[in-house]
Amino acid sequence: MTWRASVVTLFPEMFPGPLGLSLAGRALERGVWTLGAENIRAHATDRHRTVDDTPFGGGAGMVMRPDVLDTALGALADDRPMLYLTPRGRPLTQATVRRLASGPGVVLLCGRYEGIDQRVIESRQLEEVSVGDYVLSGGEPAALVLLDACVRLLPGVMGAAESADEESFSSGLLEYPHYTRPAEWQGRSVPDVLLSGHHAEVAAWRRRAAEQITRERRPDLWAAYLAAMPAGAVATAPGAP
Ligand code: 9WO
Repeated sequence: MTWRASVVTLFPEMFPGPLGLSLAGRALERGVWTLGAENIRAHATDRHRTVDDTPFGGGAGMVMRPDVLDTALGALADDRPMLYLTPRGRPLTQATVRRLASGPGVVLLCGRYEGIDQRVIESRQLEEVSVGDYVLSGGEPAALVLLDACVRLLPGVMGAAESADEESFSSGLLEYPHYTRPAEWQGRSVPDVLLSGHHAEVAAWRRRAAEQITRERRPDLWAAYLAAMPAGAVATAPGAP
């Protein structure tokens, strides 16, 4: 019923952060979802509360200890998938977001330093997920991204109008251009068809515009779209500019 998120981190103060505001924040207050931030350091066992150590084989930096991480994760283990946010992970897609949002929730492990001991990934069968091809100073901002994407899909978080929009992204296209008043601004006018009130023509224009922008900017998404669509359903001609 209630979607449960737990974040395992050395910086629990980073949560809920931006997710305490706006749509996600209101849903949190209403109990649509819960968020717990588990401090990894609370599971350290030595006098100095050590969570990291030097890498075997040498090299710069520190690696997070498997024993401390395993204890932290064990305190949260239930029916939820456990994910590790890392640039090495499988790229996060809307399909993955839909799968996670439709389950009981997530346990998210955020690394720091040079990363975590490989053995805890294997023993806890962590699903490794990336939110983009860049290196952060830790997994926490990536966890916020993943949670934002999931929470907006939970039943009752968004209005009916916005929920229908999600259907349009599931078509695999980028968004069409948006316009609002004034109809002319700095010498730039709004495409006539959008002022026409012809709903079918507006829908056709938007579909065509979404296809063009996808084709130009994201050849990877465009190829997947063409492969998934019956040829007749594509508004853009195969060789169109
Ligand atoms: C550090 C580093 C230093 C030299 C060469 C390569 C390197 N990679 C890393 C690295 O991946 N550090 C990580 C920092 C360790 C785990 C947490 N950190 C992290 C997660 N950075 N970026 C992410 C992340 C997570 C999800 N999607 C995109 C980025």
